[in-house]
Amino acid sequence: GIIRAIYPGTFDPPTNGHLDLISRGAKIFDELVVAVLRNTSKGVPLFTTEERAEMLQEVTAPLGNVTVETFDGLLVDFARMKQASAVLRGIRAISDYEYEFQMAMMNRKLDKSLETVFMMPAEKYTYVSSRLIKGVYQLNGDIRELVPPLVLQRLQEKRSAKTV
Ligand code: COD
Repeated sequence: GIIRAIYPGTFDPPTNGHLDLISRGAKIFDELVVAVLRNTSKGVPLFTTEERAEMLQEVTAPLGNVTVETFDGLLVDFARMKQASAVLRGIRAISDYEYEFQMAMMNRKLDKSLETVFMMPAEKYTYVSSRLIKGVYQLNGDIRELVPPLVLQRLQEKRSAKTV
C-alpha cells in the first residue's frame, strides 16, 4: 500500500535544514505531510501558524508528493486522522537524540502502530536551527545560505514591520 508519513514541527521559520529533510523524506515515502504545530510550547512564535504554513507551501511546491497542513493536539491523533504510518524527524547531532528518543517512545506508547523514522540532513545543515537563525538574523548576520530566499524575504518584512 501507500506509505504516508508526517513531518511535524514548529518551523518558526522553516530552514534549509527542514527543506533538506523534506526532500529526503519525499524520496522514500509515497506521501509526506508537513504538519505545522498550532499551539507551541516554545513561547510566542515570530511567525503565525498561517505564515509558517504558507512559507512551507511555497518552498515545497516543486515536490509533487508533499502537502502542508496545520495541527493542534496530539501528534498521534493527527497521524491517525491522516492515516499515516510513520513520523519523520531529523537528527542533527547527539544533542537532538535524547529529546527525540523520548518523543518517539512516548508516541509509540500512545499509538503502537506509528513508527518514527529518523533521517540526517546534509552535513552543511547540521548546525542550523530555527532558534539560531532568528538570533543571528536579529543581529544582522548573513543567513542567506541557511534559509530559502522566500524565508529571508519574510524575515526582512518582519523586521521592517517592527521598526515602523
Ligand atoms: N537538519 C535536519 N533536521 C532538522 C534541522 C536541520 N538543520 N532543524 C530541525 N530539524 C528537524 C528537527 O529535528 C525536527 O525533527 C524537525 O526538523 C522539526 O523541527 P522543529 O524544531 O521545527 O520542530 P519541534 O521539535 O519544535 O517539533 C515538536 C513537535 C511539534 C513535533 C511536538 O511538540 C509535538 O508533537 N507536539 C504535539 C503535541 C504532542 O503530541 N505531544 C506529545 C509528543 S511526545
